[in-house]
Amino acid sequence: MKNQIMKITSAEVFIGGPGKNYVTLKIMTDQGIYGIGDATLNNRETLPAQYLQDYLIPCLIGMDPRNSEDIWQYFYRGAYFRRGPIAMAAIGAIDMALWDIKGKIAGLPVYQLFGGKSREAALVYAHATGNDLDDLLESIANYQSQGYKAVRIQCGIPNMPKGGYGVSREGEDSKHFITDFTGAVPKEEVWDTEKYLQYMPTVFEKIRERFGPDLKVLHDVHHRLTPREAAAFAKSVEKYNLFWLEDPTPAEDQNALKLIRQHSTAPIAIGEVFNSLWDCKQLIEEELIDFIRISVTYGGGITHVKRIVELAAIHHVRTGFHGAPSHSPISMAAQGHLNIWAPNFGIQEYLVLGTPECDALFPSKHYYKDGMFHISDEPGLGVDFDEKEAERYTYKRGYHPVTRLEDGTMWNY
Ligand code: KDG
Ligand code: MG
Repeated sequence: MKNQIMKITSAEVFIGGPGKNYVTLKIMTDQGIYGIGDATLNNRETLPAQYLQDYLIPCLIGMDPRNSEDIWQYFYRGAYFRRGPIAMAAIGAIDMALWDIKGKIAGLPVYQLFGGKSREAALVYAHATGNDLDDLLESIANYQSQGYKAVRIQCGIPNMPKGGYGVSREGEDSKHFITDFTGAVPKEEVWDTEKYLQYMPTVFEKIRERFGPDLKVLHDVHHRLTPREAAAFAKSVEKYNLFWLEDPTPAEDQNALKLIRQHSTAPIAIGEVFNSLWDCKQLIEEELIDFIRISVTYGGGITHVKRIVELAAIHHVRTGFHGAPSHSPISMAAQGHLNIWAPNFGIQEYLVLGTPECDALFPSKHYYKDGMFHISDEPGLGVDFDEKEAERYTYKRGYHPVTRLEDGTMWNY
């Protein structure tokens, strides 16, 4: 394009972080302003980094960073082989960095560029987890004492020896990152649908008995059920008034949600493995879900996810962006800006990243208080990246576990 008065001069990718391989993109301009973005594709981190380095960054140099829409279209439409989590995480990081730059040029926090605040702060949920019920109840009480009004609950299932999803095994502290760095190949977990279906409703019952009706209770099935099982399960837990039931069935079969809807009014959340509007469209337009979980990282950045949020708004679908700690504080900030603005905001998944090491790598004035996430009024995304700190970390390969049924059959993780 002609008449450019601002140019991208360079861009660099960094991989690493405290306990996690964050993939951070930094875009420099000829005006001294820079922007940062997150391309962390959990446990496949080198791939978006390579995609950026080999294919996208060479094209970025010389472009006007203010044209974030055209740059998004250039990388999306311009690629013959579109979509997929690797490409979308790479485009997403560029897009976040360009919004960061745009906000810094304007001297405004990014949410002001969307239309300002719809709320003062965003409701978040924490992950309460227990190897058994007592453990879980203690974990919930602990989050409540920190002010959380919403918790996602995952519980070990009796006689399921290697734990369900989101439950760490005895002596392991893997529940937060879901990444195992110790083996040459993934660890294996065992899953038993029957045991899960029998036990899980009793857990909800005990939670309601102990904590009453007001606690917002979420639960993640993590793609483990068939459509019929999921429909029966959703129906059986209706009386516990869950805030949501997440990923009841494998996310690629969108028709599965129809059966669930026909049998239950339990609110359904889905989409953390989606990477474009095209994955969300049917579920939103047919009003088969209540919350959309796509993240700004895997979903191609702010530009594309904002489009999804706007489509969702006219179909009564609220946001519930994925916020597992695999996302760095950069994408959490990008989602924070969308959350403050979105008329159809629902809730934000939030795991405390705020270790001193993480704060030193990604300094920011955004903060958690009393169950809510507050966005600062710093220009841009309001989070920085300390390159000196980044020198402390290098890439280390890690895996999600894999899941098998008791007879050895592979199952959905
Ligand atoms: O990388 C996968 C994790 O982010 C995912 O398993 C976490 O399901 C998850 C959640 O809801 O946070
Ligand atoms: Mg999930």
